Amino acid sequence: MGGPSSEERARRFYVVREEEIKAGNVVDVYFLRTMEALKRLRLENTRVVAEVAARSLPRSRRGGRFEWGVLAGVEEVVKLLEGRDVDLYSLPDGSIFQAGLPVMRIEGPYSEFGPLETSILGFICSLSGVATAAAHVKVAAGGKPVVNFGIRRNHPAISLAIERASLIGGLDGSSGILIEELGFKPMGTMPHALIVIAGDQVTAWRAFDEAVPEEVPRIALVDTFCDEKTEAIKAAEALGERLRGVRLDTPSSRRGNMEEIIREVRWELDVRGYEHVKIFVSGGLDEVSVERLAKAGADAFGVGSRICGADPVDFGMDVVEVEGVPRAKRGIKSGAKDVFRCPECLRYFVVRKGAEAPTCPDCGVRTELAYVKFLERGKIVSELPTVAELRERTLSQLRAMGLLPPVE
Ligand code: PCP
Repeated sequence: MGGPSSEERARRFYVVREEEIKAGNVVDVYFLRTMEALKRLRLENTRVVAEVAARSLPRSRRGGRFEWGVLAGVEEVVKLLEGRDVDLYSLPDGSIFQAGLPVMRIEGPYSEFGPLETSILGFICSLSGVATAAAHVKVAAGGKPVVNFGIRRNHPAISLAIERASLIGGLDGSSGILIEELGFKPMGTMPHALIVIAGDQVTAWRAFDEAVPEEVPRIALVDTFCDEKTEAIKAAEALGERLRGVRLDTPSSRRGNMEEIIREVRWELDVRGYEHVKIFVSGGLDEVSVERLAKAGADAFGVGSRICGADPVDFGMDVVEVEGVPRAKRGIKSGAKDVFRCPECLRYFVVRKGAEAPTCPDCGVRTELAYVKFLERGKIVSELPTVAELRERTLSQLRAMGLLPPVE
């Protein structure tokens, strides 16, 4: 785990390569100094149990903090620790969790994983932050489609990781072409540039309709030169049945009362027989505005900064047991723990490791072990689900919690 070599320093975009992350080069220096101190005490290979839990959850735009989060980044931690002499237990990606809940437990010689704390936390703090914001926006949309339009807000090197986390958070799609690797079709409409360069809206919309593959929904951007109502009617008249929707990306300087604009566009389309045309809204949206606009009649949303620029989850990793003896810093409960979950109400129960499965006092049913054992002495021993499976996992919990409408 030495420092970066000269050739590694020769970086075009100052991006850290995957093999450097795997080698442990993304590390806070104090972990390397800790290893030197422990070596002096011949304690570097002390067997420890460490747990990861959130100190708090990110702030909601409604005020206060989120009451629940969505876990993401676990697969990356599994791959980071693969090959090291550790056992890893964790809630799977796509798990709803609360602050203080030990979502992950790592067991083994400290030297095998201690100095990787920076990257372990880096993965789950940042990616769970994105997945959590995505899920809260999805809930605010009342189950209506929400697409990630925000990779332009991130360093390109992490765009795919961010998109994946937003899908784990329950979003319906994302705009970057690389998500094909994850089994998702990239989603998007058209930028203002197309209409500005074409010089008029109808020429641009028709060119788009003639140019793009048939399976791409025809969603016309209707706020470039004139009022949204005027352009929406024009788009419907220009493309008729082929028009799936209109996108309102109204510049903030013109966003008086967006709900009223949406209701007006809806009315004008319907009185002219264009009930089939959906209303897609984007630009500066968050869980508060999405909820309001969904109630006003918007059918789908494109959200960027609120999701891709989401605050990280404040996870911490703490040693809780040393050579089998419970020992932890102040504020952290010592001793290795297991986490069980009630299959009915989804409530978690934290018990001493190896203890009996508790019975849920509310539902009267036996709880189930929520931890999945992903690594045994560094060997992957559990399936790593697809993004689609993880996304469905998040959505089914949100439905069970009554936060999303049941699937029709
Ligand atoms: C971009 C896109 C969405 C914006 C960004 C999403 O808009 O169309 O509206 O990001 P946000 O949630 O962070 O605002 P523009 O760049 O204004 O427009 P264009 O579509 O022309 O690229």
